Amino acid sequence: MNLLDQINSPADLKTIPREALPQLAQEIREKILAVVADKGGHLGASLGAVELTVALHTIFNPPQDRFVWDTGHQAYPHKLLTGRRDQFHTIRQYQGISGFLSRAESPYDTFGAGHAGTAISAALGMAEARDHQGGNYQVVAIIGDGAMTAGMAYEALNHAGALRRNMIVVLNDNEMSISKNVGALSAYLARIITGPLYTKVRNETAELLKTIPKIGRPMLKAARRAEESVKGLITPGLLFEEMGFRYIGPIDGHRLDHLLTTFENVKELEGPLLIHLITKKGKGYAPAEGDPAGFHGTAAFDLSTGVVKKKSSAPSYTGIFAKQLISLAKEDRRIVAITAAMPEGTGLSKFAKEFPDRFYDVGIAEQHGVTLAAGMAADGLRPVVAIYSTFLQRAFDQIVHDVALQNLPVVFCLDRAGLVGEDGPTHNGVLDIAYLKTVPNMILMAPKDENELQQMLATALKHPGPAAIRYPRGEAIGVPLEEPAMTLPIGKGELLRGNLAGDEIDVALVALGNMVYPSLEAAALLEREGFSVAVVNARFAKPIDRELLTSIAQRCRRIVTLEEHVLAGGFGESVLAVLEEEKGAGRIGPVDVRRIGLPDQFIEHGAQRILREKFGLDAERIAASVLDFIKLGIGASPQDEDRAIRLGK
Ligand SMILES: Cc1ncc(C[n+]2csc(CCOP(=O)(O)OP(=O)(O)O)c2C)c(N)n1
Repeated sequence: MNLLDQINSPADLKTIPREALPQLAQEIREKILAVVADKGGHLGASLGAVELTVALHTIFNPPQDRFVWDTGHQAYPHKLLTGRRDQFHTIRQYQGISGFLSRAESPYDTFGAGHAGTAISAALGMAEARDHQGGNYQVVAIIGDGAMTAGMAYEALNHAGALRRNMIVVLNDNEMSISKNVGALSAYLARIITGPLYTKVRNETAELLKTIPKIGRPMLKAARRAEESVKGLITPGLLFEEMGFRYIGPIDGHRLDHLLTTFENVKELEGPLLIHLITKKGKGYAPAEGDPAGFHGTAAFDLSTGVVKKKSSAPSYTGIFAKQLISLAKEDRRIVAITAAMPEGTGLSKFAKEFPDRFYDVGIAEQHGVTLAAGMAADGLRPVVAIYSTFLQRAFDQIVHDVALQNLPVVFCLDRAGLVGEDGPTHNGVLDIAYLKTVPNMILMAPKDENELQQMLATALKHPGPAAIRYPRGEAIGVPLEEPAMTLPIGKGELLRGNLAGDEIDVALVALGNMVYPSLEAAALLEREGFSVAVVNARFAKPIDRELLTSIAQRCRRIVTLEEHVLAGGFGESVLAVLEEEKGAGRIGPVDVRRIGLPDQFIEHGAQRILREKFGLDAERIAASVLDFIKLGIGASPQDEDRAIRLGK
């Protein structure tokens, strides 16, 4: 009899005999494996969190008791136990369930996540809200050792230790972030686990805890004192104790019997608690246990062999970035590379192999990574900070205050800029132009293809101030790569199609980054319809190529801007502003502008192709939109801002 099929909510778990729970855990693993092998997704963390999830849902009473999962990529077992079993096969697919946590999706997802390090802060906030409002429930944050490298996690521990609210932090320690975890805390946790007293302490702790609820308060106090003094001597977890947490562990996070007993007992304890679980990433699936970084997030794979099914032959932007950085670093010893826990994702693992002493993985510490780079740049190095567009959001003040204000030559490489696909709204990199273009001294580029990415990296590393390059997730175009890559003139775009010396042009498409090729395709479609179309590769979102725009506007009364970024604060707005200024200065006449980009909303998960079609960013829809714009004509209503923004008369 399949147990998982009988569980429609955590309440059903309570009816299952405890001896049968390991079978349930096995069924959860099989389900996750079947779906992820078929569709891809985050595998290793979820496999490692099966027992702890079953135990939490068995002992506590969600959604009244709040579970706050950090990052949320390990929450597949949680989803399976909280009424989403039948939709589970749709995970990360367009209009399917999310691959992370979402308050909109389920009352059991008490706090949305996708970025790491937020759970303890959010849980503390919930504990405060509970106590302010006289609530009576538990708040449990579940956080990985990787996420514990995030500064926010310490800020929260520090505060929680002072507030002394009842809350539980479950530290799910598998010694892995995506790659091997880094830093002094990681080493500290490893010492706890490998210390000679680990087994003894673990057993003693479990035994001690078993007795706690059954004795009276005075005895409990004495027992705690004893527990603490013993632990003070032989101590695992002293660090957490010093921060005001009661430390419990380390406990084998795959032993359901230990987990159930521990969770049952700690329910009665007061104050902030930290339960340290030792788990194995990828537990129960040999290929994932053997390659935890590869199976952290994976494409579809063959379940029997663990071999990923569809490996792309085209180069990725990530791969080209890494290759070019290595070749530039061979020539310039000042170049160093920084990642915030994403050596594989950013391609820097290759750089690390080549230059181990010039590579820095700072952990999930984007803010620190940026200021570390600023310090390095202040004293003569040329740091390249490779952080996904979405994660760099965290380091805005460091970019402003530590890098740009001092005009330090730090190069920011923003991989996954634009729509990222299946990871969805937490991971879309669609705000970076807005947050970077406002920063004085910053220059911002976006390549149309991988060769231009090489050129931009070379350009950025020659630039005496801060520079950023945004490039998309996934396959590049497949163009030939020049060797060595030439540098580009700062703030200059290129006219790719159309003749500014000839007759008036019907419309000019001014495209940024990965919108250039679709714009060229759209132009070809429009020319087939008899329109003359110019296409500009803007290259720079900042500074804007004023000269090129002016000469275009002198030949062409319709300009369409294109960007894979929100329109608010985006590239198109900068173009509009320049045109407005040029018009005001009398250098150009009336020009109508349509901006194509993303609307002012969070964009859901789904394949990049589907989302680009949905938001009109593929060649056919661009062509249709431009056609509509041309038909709308210069006399369009000034109120009709969504369709066309009229500039002057
Ligand atoms: C701010 C931020 N930076 C980077 C990431 C990418 N990321 C997702 S999971 C992860 C590792 C998390 O490790 P851990 O918390 O130990 O969980 P595990 O996967 O090992 O269970 C990283 C670096 C992120 N989600 N958020």
